[in-house]
Amino acid sequence: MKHDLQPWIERLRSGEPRALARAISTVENRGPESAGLLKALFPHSGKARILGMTGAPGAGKSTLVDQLAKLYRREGKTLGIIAVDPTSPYTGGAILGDRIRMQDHHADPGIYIRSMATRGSLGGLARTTADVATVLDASGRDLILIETVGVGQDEVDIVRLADITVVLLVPGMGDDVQTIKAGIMEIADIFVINKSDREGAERVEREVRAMQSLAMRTDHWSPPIVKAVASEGKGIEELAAAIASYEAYLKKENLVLKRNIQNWRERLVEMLRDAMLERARAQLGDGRAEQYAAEVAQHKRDPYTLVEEIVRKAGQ
Ligand SMILES: Nc1nc2c(ncn2[C@@H]2O[C@H](COP(=O)(O)OP(=O)(O)OP(=O)(O)O)[C@@H](O)[C@H]2O)c(=O)[nH]1
Ligand SMILES: [Mg+2]
Repeated sequence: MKHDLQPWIERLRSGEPRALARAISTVENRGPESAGLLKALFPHSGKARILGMTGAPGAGKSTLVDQLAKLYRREGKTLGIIAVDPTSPYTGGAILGDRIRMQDHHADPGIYIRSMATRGSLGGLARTTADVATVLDASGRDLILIETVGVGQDEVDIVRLADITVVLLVPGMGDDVQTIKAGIMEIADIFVINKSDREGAERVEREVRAMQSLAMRTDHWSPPIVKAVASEGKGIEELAAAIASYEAYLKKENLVLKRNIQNWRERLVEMLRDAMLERARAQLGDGRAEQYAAEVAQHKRDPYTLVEEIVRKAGQ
């Protein structure tokens, strides 16, 4: 098995876009080769910096990612971009917009862009995104940018896998700071107030500062606030500088590994849960689930012993 995968992995690692695309699809769909592929790729991963970008719908995340990507390309860095669309995959304007805007880069093999819409898929969105990031990482990308709409737990889980998390806020949307989920606010390493060409950017900044004065981070980093007008390319260099200074801080304080250990503690439990559940489910095939349910419903069996039995068999 490993044997067969080798030429594919070599092509992928030499940066061939088609080999990369196929690997990502395999992992996304949890195809039969998925586990073998990830096992073989994992040792080659761990070098890329992962940057999560989140914020309310329409905050300008794609525009900002696009601008950042341009800047990093000028520095000669290679990128992988994952746009996670949590709701409607190919019907909404967002992804279409991404496609059009990002066409600029299409001729550039130094940028690989993937839109993902895998909600409800096996293994969950966060896990799939993490695995896709591993593939991109192993393919030798310097930087992986993940865009998510900051609305739910999945997004919190996704951005948690990033080394650096950027939260976008925009003025003029009422109580911006309050409308973004508290969980997202807490994980911001850097705030960007985008659309600063609009009225109210100062107010948002004051709100963020007020909130920051209440919460002390365990790593003692104080998240900077960058004002930007992504559509005009303003504030991008400042953002890149803020990212670089947080990166330097992570390195100095040895935080990358710490954060990764924390992430893996959760990811391992999740992977175990998936694997165990899959094995347990195998015990319930061939109509056995219905049969057990009927037996329990008719009080012919107690569910507690039954579950113990299933777990024991699944573990064999
Ligand atoms: N005025 C203004 N408009 C902006 C700015 N940045 C982005 N926009 C516009 O805002 C709209 C949404 O931008 P996107 O980059 O698609 O926002 P997004 O956060 O990726 O949106 P979703 O992926 O749908 O959540 C587009 O029309 C952009 O041109 C900005 O700084 N100022
Ligand atoms: Mg977008």
